[in-house]
Amino acid sequence: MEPMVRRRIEVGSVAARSFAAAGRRVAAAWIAAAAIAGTAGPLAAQTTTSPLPSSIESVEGIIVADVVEFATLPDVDGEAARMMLLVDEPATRRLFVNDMRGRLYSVSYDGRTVELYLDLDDPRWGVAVESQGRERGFQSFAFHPDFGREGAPGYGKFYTWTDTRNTKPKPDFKPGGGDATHHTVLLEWTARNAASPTYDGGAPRELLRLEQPFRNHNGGHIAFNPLARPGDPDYGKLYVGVADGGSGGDPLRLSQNMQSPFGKVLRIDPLGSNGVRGAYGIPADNPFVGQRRALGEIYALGVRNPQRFGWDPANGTMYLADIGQNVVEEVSRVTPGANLGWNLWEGSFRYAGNRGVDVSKPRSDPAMTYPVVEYAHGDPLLQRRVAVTGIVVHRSDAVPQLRGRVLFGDFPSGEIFHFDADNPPEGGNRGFGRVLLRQGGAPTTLLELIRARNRAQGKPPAERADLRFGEDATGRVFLLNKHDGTIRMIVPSGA
Ligand SMILES: [Ca+2]
Ligand SMILES: [Ca+2]
Repeated sequence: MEPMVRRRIEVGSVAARSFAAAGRRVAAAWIAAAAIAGTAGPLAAQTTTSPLPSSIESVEGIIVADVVEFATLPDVDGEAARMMLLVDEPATRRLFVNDMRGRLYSVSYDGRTVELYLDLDDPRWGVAVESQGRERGFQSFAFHPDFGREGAPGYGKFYTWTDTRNTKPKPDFKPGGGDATHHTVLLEWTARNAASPTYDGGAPRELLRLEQPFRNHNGGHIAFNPLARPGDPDYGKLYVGVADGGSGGDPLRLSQNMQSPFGKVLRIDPLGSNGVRGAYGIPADNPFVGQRRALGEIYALGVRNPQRFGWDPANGTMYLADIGQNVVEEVSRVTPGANLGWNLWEGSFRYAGNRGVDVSKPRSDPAMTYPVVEYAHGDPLLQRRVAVTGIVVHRSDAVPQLRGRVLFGDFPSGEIFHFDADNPPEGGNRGFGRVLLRQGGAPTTLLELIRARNRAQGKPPAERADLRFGEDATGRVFLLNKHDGTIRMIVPSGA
């Protein structure tokens, strides 16, 4: 127990020290901005909804990336595919993309063939995907790294993380309050033949079931660390993002509650059996294993809505994009046992509820891990609805101008950003620049490309992009959205 507590403090100290070294001027500016924003009284002088002293740099540091239309997913009931995730399954040489309404498609490496692989919402599976509203649905999926290795324990196995209308089974975890709106389930599917063009296995096995207290903020991203090799401790361990349950402000205070899976990144062994109901395993090297009053499944805590995370192939650093409350969006590093701060902190600042954030002592708790980059909801570059997504760390030669850059974005507006993977910033919004896209014409935003495509489709132009990133094993970068059914791929200039 002791060593872990010490390790967590060390992690926070590194962030705090670097910040002190690199950011004193920025911190002073934050405080000055807070003083300007403040109205009256000692509390108001510290509290603001615009804590960053400047806007995102919109002109300097732009990288222009060429894009092509790579593949098209079909509409469902006249509505464009609600794409959330694209992953590569290298053993069977296919990409997979989901539609939040329950469909999982395979896409050939050349983008020419798109096939429905599995419909989670088919009545024969009994999954009953809950996909109403913007935030509920088939959230994420992951292929076991053994998926294509015949004879290996994970052969043919993949996992889906979805909201469900079927609330008859008893949940493994309840939030201890809220409205019991629906459940979120982690399922294991086993294909008989991994190379089969459509799913040829039976009904899924249920690993984990959560009762949701509120309709928003549900499952996050699930993924295996693609850098782990057979024999590594991280091989075959599934990272499971779980949002804070919803409403606003984490009213049940779940993200800092070590007995609750909500507001966490979990790490489990889907083929193990020492977890809840024996349906999955808790890896012995998880950071809180053996601690009383803490779930051994927890890998990191203090997250709000961890829809996306990813790893840097050059050094193994894990980054997570966490969607903010009313004020700040962030990308943070994730280390074992890290506390990313929510709902005590929003970005670098103390969370102050409806009043915004308190900027008086930014990044001052050494037990916390603070963002590498953050941006404010009121930034003029973005639309009114603001939410961060990520994460692609481009270390291949697939797109030379993006080599060594960490890509993240703001999904409603479709803005794409980059920062230096070898010298990541230590908070604030000055350490990153924009990526603009060129699809034939002048460099522009993803949203404008979607709107042009919508016009060609005879549809009203979308008002938001709902950007998500994807990548394959060779480093090709893909851009998803929810409004034109089109998967775009970033290509080298002149390709
Ligand atoms: Ca929820
Ligand atoms: Ca945070």
